Amino acid sequence: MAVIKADPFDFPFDPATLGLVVIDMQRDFCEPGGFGETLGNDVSLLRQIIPTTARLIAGFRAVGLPVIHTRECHRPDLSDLPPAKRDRGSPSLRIGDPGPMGRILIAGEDGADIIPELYPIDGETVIDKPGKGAFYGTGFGDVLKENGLKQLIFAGVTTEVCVQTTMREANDRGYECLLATDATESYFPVFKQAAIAMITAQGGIVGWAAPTDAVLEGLH
Ligand code: TIU
Repeated sequence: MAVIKADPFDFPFDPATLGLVVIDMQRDFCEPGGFGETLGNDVSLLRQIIPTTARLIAGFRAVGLPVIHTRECHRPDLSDLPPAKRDRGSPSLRIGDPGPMGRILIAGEDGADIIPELYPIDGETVIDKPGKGAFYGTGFGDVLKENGLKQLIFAGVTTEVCVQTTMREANDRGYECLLATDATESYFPVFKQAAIAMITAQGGIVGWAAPTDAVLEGLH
């Protein structure tokens, strides 16, 4: 067993069953003119984790462990978009409306794609998901099983929305989950800190947390 030094205590793992899940590092969340900005957010906040996340991904690739990417997006005909999601609030553009990076949060449009800095390489799985969690309406659970994964390292955006939702879903399905604290970000720094605290409190009620350096140290 290898070990990652983590909170609330060390994370022992079998490298044969460990994978990295990078949540929704899409232009729609990280670049101006996309979904994140339509909701009123300052998207530049998310860009500060790009170098760290790139290092984390490179570390997994270097030792041959799987990297799985997700993208929150909807079918062009909006058949997987609940009206309750499209109609919520007063965004400057709604999901499916045309924006500067194509239709907002729609599969196949430039905005829905992963940012170039963290682009998947051949052989890496990309899961398109209609919800905040990666299991709902996708083949994510099957991909984890096919890869023989039991323990998951999480990165991506945003910490308290899609990352935390997916970690909770994975935890309930029996996966041991660790959040890379400097490879995840929120539009609300206080929410990021609260999410990390919620995950690790009560003896790791949802999972573990550790900085990228500690994860990479554990991989070697
Ligand atoms: N708005 C926000 O914080 N997040 C999302 O809508 N999706 C993800 O977290 N990917």
